[in-house]
Amino acid sequence: MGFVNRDREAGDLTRQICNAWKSDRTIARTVLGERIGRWCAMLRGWPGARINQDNVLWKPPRARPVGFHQDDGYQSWVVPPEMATCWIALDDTHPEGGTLEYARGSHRWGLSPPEVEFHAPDDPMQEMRAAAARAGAEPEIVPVVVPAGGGAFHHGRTYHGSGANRSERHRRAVVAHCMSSEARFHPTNVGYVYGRYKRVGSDEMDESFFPILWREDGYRTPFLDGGA
Ligand SMILES: O=C(O)CCC(=O)C(=O)O
Repeated sequence: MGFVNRDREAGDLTRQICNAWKSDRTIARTVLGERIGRWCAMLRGWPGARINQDNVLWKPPRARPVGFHQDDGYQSWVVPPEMATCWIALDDTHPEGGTLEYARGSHRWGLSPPEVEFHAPDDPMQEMRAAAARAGAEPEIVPVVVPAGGGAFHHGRTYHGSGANRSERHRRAVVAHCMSSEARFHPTNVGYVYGRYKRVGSDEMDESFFPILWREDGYRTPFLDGGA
């Protein structure tokens, strides 16, 4: 018996897998890299970094935009509710090919709750423009144009998204979203997805699910390098 999930099968949407590291060693080797953790921690001033989630994204030709958003806006289940992200292109990227785009300096505009659809909103920049107006800023959009294997790091408050893929090329990317090595579950704000990993009566994050990639004291979750 089979069925078609029209939202998932629609040819004009970006396909997304979350936490592919759990089922693919190549993805795991990439997103759980020590250097990604170190640089994310340095970017946010954390004593270390652990994985929050990864994404594998595939935007085929003619796929619609991804709405501009702040990653920190989705972190109310984490204390501190902060992210830093490493986005890695798997194909050469081009401004017309739906590559990642940043609103320059937008990490200084404050944090706003997410409102617009992530996948294929009618106006992918609506939320970002409203935040810019509140901050008295003029949005400047910077496309991430890199060869395959290149990428960029962004602060969890940086507004980012990607336009429609107006080219005939596929645009694929793998993304490591990190949080502080000190992160704990919010005691009462238990998220729908990640609440499944929270033990009753504890706010501790288990390294089996949120391994530590790098810490300034030299610690790294042992199983990442083959330890127990
Ligand atoms: O690759 C994209 O189109 C969006 C990626 C994104 O939202 C992210 O890396 O946080």
